[in-house]
Amino acid sequence: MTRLKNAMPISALTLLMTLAGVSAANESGPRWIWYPENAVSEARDADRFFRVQFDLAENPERADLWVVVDDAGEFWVNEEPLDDPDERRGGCMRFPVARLLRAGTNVLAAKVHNATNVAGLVARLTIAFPAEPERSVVTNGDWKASREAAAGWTGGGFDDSAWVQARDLGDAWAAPWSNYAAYDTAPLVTDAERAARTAALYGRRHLEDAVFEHVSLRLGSHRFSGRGVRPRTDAGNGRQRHHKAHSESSRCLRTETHGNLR
Ligand SMILES: [Ca+2]
Repeated sequence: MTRLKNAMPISALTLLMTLAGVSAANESGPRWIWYPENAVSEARDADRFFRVQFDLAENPERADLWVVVDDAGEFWVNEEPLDDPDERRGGCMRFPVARLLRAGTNVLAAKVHNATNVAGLVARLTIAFPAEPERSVVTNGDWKASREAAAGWTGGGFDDSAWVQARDLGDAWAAPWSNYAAYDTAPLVTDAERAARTAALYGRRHLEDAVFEHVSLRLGSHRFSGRGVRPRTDAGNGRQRHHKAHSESSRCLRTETHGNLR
């Protein structure tokens, strides 16, 4: 596959896709967020604080919080600290939190520690009710962020008007986290969100025309091989579509590899 010689680094691909508005097409799913700063230079060995407030119509029947942090985190639901997770899938941790949620106003809070390099938080809280339809609370730019914690910051009575909006760093597939072999988006996104993203990447008609083929990719020190999707490029803008196809194929392949290893 000679065109693989032209494959771009993932970071450049992500930039291309962001410029093309691809990331914005999937705003309903969880987003990687952080305090609005350059974490690499401004948040080395530092803590940042995040919170979101939401209302529930009734007491939940089941509720699972799935979260991934770069590099470490502590979490609270309505001021109650969460203990060790019940389950881990790669870097993704699951906390059962139904007993801590209630009808009315609730607060989910996170203290995230960045050791070095980039930093972020992505989470999905899925809540099932006896009567109401299931709903999710996800990390996104609506969350509030702060460099400092103040008394009561994990609770509903706290005035977070002085906190800033969290910075949206991209969807659950955002680089660089999606480049790590252990990172798995499966617990974080719904099938519908995954399908919407795929459609946004390729366009529905384009995806229907896609060709499945055996591909082998080398990204940095990682090599992936298996069946990938290669959209046709006989329409305009073929060069960019090739780049998107490479990126998506590499992620599909990695997901398949994980499935085999789990
Ligand atoms: Ca980090």
